[in-house]
Amino acid sequence: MSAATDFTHAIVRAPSASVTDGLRAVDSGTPDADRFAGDHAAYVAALGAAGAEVIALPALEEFPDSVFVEDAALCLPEGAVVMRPGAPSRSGEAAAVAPALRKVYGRVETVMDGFIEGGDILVTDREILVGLSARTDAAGVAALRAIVEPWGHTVRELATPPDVLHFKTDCGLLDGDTVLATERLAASGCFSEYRVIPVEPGEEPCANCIRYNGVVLFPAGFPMTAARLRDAGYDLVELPNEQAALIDGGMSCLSLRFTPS
Ligand code: CIR
Repeated sequence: MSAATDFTHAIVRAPSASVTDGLRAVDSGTPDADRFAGDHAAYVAALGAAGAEVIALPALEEFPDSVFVEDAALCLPEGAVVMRPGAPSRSGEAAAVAPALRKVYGRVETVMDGFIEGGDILVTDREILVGLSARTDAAGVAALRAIVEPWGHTVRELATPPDVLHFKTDCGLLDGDTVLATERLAASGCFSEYRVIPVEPGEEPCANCIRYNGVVLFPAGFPMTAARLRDAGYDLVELPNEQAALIDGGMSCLSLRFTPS
């Protein structure tokens, strides 16, 4: 059992019609809202099949990126932390997710200083890694540390590679001690204490995968890395991600995964 990969619940938020206005670093096309909804339904079904009781929150038209609910909160065994997103258009998403967290958690705290988004946070069995990025600053990391260190967690501040949106854009936890990581992130040495399975060069967008209980939810279309993971013994569920990828989203961004306390 690993508190970093074994869960009972997940929170998702339905994509809004306004998802077509989602933020993107490079414009490679606008997502199709209907196809996005179909992909999202498959993702939710996969979480359910993996054993999740899925709490589905309604779409928020005023927040085009709110389907990426991971960025608004951090869920830990001891409690939940409401984030402080660094993207101005996303700042209101944090308050919007708080009521759902209060229904399932006895303890919900809120980051009040700096900026921090859930996509920059990787929780493993031994520590919480937080990557500084265009969305997460040192003051936000310090505010998170002040909340979670009294809960017994260690926070390690790291750098996210230049021009990479979030720390977890380039990595995903496969089990309590193993990460899938791009070469550009692993080269920083940040995973020197972990077993690292490298993403096949050229398949970097698949690094953002998630382990939920017995399976790894993995974006379809990255066969070399998928084969590498299967060879290593992981049970992959491949899911369509083309629409979310157009606005820089992946497997982790679409849910909060947790066991309520
Ligand atoms: C954004 O730029 O904020 C969204 N379009 C994508 C957020 C992806 N979230 C994540 O990686 N945790």
